[in-house]
Amino acid sequence: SKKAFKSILAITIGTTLTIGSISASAQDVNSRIIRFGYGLNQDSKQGRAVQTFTEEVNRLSDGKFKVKSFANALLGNEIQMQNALIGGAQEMMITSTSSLIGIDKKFAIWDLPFMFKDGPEADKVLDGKFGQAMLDGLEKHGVVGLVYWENGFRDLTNSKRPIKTMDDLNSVKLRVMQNPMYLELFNQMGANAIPMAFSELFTALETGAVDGQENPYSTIQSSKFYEVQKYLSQTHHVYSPWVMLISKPFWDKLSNDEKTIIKKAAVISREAERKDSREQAEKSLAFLKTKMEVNSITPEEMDKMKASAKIVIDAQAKELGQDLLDQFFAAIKEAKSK
Ligand code: TK8
Repeated sequence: SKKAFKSILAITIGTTLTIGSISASAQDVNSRIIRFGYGLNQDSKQGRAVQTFTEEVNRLSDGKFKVKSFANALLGNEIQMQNALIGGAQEMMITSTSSLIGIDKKFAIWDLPFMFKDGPEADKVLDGKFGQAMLDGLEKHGVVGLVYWENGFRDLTNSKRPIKTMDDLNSVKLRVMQNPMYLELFNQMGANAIPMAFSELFTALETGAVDGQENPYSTIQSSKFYEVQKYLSQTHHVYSPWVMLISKPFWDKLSNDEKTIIKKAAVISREAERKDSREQAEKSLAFLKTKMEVNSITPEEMDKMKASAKIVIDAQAKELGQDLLDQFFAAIKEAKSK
């Protein structure tokens, strides 16, 4: 019967789990403390996924690994944390690809505008050969790239005027991530782009040091930007990933069993985070519509923005090498065909 089958299944799973945990304790796993820093609030998709990672690491190591997480850039902004990882003063973090370019300029490739149709398409490129080769390239710089999470499609907020056309961007003081590509992209579109760490952004918006910023809906909600921003324009100009990093000096101390635990937990957190991110995007947009004036961009204006973006993409070809760009475009093409 169905019931009998279910109980046999339960016993089988139970036995497997028991064997699993016996062998886990027989593994070469030591007590470790992992300091994990991130930029958003605890109550954000980033915070929730760090929590998932923490629980998985705890479970897989039979409680031997303790992850201590620090939200809100408490351990420093992204660039500071990256350097702490390289120096071995901090074990783990989650960073935007954008601020990683000081360590490996190739990472600018992920933030090229208007590349991806949706998250699942980006997943294929990020989790495929191309994305893995990019992560592998980080190790020689002192950090190990474990997995990509979704930051998501970026949209524009500001307090000056609704941005419906590219002309509306004129002289809007816009905070951008610390990455020349963004600076050029928005200057090209007529704005006055100002690079700044995320940790300084809320205050800058509140005091009017900048008029606007661009981030996914979920971040506009979880970082409460709607309290200091009036207009939201659905530009969806860039799909931006996050990267989970671990300090190379720390990584080198780990046994293979310990590395496996971290890798497994990283993958589980990635799956949970992407699911959460995609569900949250819709919920956040609905929420923001009750707090802000939200507008979309007409296809004609979108085309103008894409023309500006093209100039920036061509400039990046010189910066990153046509070879790398061609590999990237080929990987996207393959993802689209699947
Ligand atoms: C959070 C950042 C943020 C990013 C930015 O630490 O800086 O605007 O989009 O999500 O990684």
